[in-house]
Amino acid sequence: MVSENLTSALNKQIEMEGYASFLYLSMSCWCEHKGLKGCAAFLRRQSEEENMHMLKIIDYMLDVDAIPVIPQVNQPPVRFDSIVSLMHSVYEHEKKVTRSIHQLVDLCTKEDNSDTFNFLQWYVIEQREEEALMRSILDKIKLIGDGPQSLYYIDKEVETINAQQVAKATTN
Ligand code: OFO
Repeated sequence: MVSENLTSALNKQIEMEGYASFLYLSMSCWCEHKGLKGCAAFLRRQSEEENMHMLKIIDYMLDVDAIPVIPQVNQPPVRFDSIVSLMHSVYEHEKKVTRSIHQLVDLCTKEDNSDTFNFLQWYVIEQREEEALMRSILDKIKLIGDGPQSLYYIDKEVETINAQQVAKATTN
């Protein structure tokens, strides 16, 4: 059982995860268009993950007899200044999602809703890992440099990181 307040907060989170999925898909298309295949594959997988995050909340809400609202998703940007600023935006977006998850957790504590609190712990861990992943990509970019001749190496690095993430997901 979830309160009206918590239902609306969970619906906001559905919207946020849905937007993240569309944003990363749009970023993936931009990368593909620029010939950055490694970055495109990484962002496509991230987009699919966000979609899964959204579905997970929908399923939880259905389990507790709340009505999920399937949101109208705002159109994400189509063009990006550079791969470096794009990756920075992903990191910033993940930090925003983390703040939102923590607000949801706080609301559960306030409302003494241990079931939803426990459900959200998966997201708390996921967000910590996502932020760490994005920081590691930004650190790699810092080491490689962000001049035009670095693009090939950045793409290769992100391709390797993506392959590691795929391997990790299949062993889990
Ligand atoms: Fe679901 O927000 Fe990223 O991971």
